[in-house]
Amino acid sequence: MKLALVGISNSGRTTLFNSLTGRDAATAGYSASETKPNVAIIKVPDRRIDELVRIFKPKKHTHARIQYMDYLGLTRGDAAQNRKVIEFIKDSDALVYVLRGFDDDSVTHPLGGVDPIRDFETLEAELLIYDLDLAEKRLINMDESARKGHPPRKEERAAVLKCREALEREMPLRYLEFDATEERALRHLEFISRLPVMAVINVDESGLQSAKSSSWRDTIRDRIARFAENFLTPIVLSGKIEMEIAHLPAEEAADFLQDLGVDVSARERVIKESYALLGLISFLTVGEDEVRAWTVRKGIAAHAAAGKIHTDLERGFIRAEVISCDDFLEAGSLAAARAKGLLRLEGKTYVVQDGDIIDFRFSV
Ligand SMILES: Nc1nc2c(ncn2[C@@H]2O[C@H](COP(=O)(O)OP(=O)(O)OP(=O)(O)O)[C@@H](O)[C@H]2O)c(=O)[nH]1
Ligand SMILES: [Mg+2]
Repeated sequence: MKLALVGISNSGRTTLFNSLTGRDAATAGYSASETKPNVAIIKVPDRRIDELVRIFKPKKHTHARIQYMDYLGLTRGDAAQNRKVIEFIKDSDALVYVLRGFDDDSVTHPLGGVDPIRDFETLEAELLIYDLDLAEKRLINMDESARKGHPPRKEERAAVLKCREALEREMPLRYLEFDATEERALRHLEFISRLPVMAVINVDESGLQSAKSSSWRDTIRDRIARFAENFLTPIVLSGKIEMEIAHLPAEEAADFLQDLGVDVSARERVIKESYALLGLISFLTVGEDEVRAWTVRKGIAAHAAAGKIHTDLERGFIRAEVISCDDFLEAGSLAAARAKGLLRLEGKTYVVQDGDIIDFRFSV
């Protein structure tokens, strides 16, 4: 699963990319015209895994992974560059908007002064313009086919009209609900505003706790709330500080965070929320050989989750022995958990929860 960092030029995307991935990609200060995409796969930080490793001392352990991508900036109205950027980010499963909230006269802002709300609206508008164009072209195309005696499927026409109507109201398609028929009809169209989005406001150290930053965050939250009930609140962070932290040894990083008065780095928050944004959860398997996080879609049934590990487990599924990681850690060992009756036996249709430790029973 991939997330693309999207923003106006000089918003700090590459700086954030470096802090998320621990990489050292050149930022604009060093190379103004970088055109090569930055791509990296990273481990999703998970304290549960760390705890389980301490208890089981397994030969190996495996974290969930996600991928981040960073490319050129979106512009206001430069259709050619935006097309290039959108073609690139289309390949991702979700977007992280990077909004510039830091002042620095030596770093030009392509839209004038610092204004993350305007930048947020600009990014949304550019996606809407792209999608509206896609919808119009598809409708024209369908009309032409109809004239030539190949009428389009009614379902697709209706679904595209529904999209156009929303786009004309400036509503990103990610906030529109589609039924299964509409989903199927739209699948081949790749509307960019359908991708889930979370926003990050990139500020200086002085902006981390400032009233101005909070007000930016609240305004953007209100703008999104016009369309949606469930969404992630924008995160205020400093990409520059996070990048420094990412390059420190773990212990020094912890001290640094403590000095800043936070217990979880913004990096960790962004990665965790990215995972949620993608609609993903982890279930865990434990043992002396391996402690491992498995990535599955939220809402998956035990039966299908078993299939993630091996098709034999899905085919020969008998039942799942399940305990939440929190309950397990409180009990301290599987034997203690069993004695307390905390291990549950669940059937095929059990809906897997984030952090479930699962032992699948199967026969082949
Ligand atoms: N003062 C300050 N400068 C920052 C901050 N974040 C990034 N910068 C600087 O802003 C410039 C642009 O940062 P990048 O991370 O390259 O921004 P970008 O969005 O990737 O830029 P392009 O890829 O050129 O569109 C660099 O010189 C960074 O060092 C910050 O929080 N404070
Ligand atoms: Mg960059």
